Amino acid sequence: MTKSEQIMELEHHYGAHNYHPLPVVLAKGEGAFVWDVEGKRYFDFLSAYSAVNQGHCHPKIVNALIEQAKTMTLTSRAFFNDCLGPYEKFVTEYFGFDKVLPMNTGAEADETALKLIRKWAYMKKGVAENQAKIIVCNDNFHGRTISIISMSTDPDAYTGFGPYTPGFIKIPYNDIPALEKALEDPTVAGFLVEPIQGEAGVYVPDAGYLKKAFDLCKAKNVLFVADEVQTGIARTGKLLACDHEGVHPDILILGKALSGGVIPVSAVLANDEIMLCIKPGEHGSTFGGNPLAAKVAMAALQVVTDEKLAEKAEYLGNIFREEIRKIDSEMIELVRGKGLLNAIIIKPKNGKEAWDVCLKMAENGLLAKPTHGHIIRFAPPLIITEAQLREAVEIIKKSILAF
Ligand code: IF1
Repeated sequence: MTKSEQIMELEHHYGAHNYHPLPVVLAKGEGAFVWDVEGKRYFDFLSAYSAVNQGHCHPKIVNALIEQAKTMTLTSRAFFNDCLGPYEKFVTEYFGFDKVLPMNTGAEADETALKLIRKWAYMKKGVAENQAKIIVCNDNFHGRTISIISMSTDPDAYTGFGPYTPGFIKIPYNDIPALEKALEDPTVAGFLVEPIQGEAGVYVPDAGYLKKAFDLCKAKNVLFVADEVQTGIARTGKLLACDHEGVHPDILILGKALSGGVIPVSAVLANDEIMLCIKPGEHGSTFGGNPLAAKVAMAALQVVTDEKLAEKAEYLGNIFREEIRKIDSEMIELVRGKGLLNAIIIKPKNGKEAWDVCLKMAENGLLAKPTHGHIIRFAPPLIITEAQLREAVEIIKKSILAF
């Protein structure tokens, strides 16, 4: 057995079987590259589902982690720590909100937003107790907790995990009339939406959808809540995907790249009118707002600014889609995306599917992962250079043309 095979066998034997990874065992990462235990180098075109936007092991982010780790790692929120306040000032000014509520994972931040919406419904909107509803979209992905899977329309995500949390109205994505109709219910308090649906297959809504949805919500005194866990932090060519339409959400949910993929850091941002609905003792987390997270997140956001990652994503994304569209293969049905969040819809050929294309790309030195069987997501770290991107495109081309 190779070293890789031995390690995969360990995971299979001792780990829960809740994933089906590509058969690659990674041991090292730097910038846009990762290396497996046998020393083979790959372009990383998943970026840990867009957590590693700043590139693997960015020295400025890792140094922030190391320096703070030597000083103090965790106090809990029972006491103040000297990193949280400065981080809260930094992150709220960075994104333009009054306040932030720090959590760890994306799912926790989404849960926090759900609680905030409900609390606001009762305290400010005047919805009768336990009646608040939240509109969500079909094919959404917001995480794995019980309440979040209660919003899901993906049978893999929810089947066998009931009973489910009530209070959600599911409507088609990118469907303004459906939203208008759902908003007629006066108990609706919030509309939770991904500006681009990631897990659904990088589904980009029509231009103007987010702005219209936002305006409709405002007209009905309903909170517009953006889950930018995957789309945020420069991935789509703007700091936030909502920025493409000039929409400033009432509640903004961030995770993943907020730490550059170094440690779990998530956040919910809102203005006082909403955020102050939650009082001491009503929400929190042991690790949320810890000193390491605060220092790491500040460094991670500073890198996004200093290295102009949003502008880079916009520029390189255009090149990526243009070059992929030039590939002459029946297997490429469609290329879509924004910035460096892109997908190729694969039409199977001679029984070969997206999974086989991914295996071939891995063999040729590029890692990406299929979603829903026939879609491959391409999301390299945003620090990738133009020359590297063009080299990667050649690998994708060669791999697809191999079939
Ligand atoms: C997995 C996808 C990406 C997210 C949005 C919240 C969360 C996520 C918009 C929860 C998480 C993940 C988790 C990962 C797969 C993944 C994913 F394929 F499902 F769609 F990114 F592309 N909101 N997305 O995309 O964040 O609690 O995981 O920190 O393995 O489940 P988390």
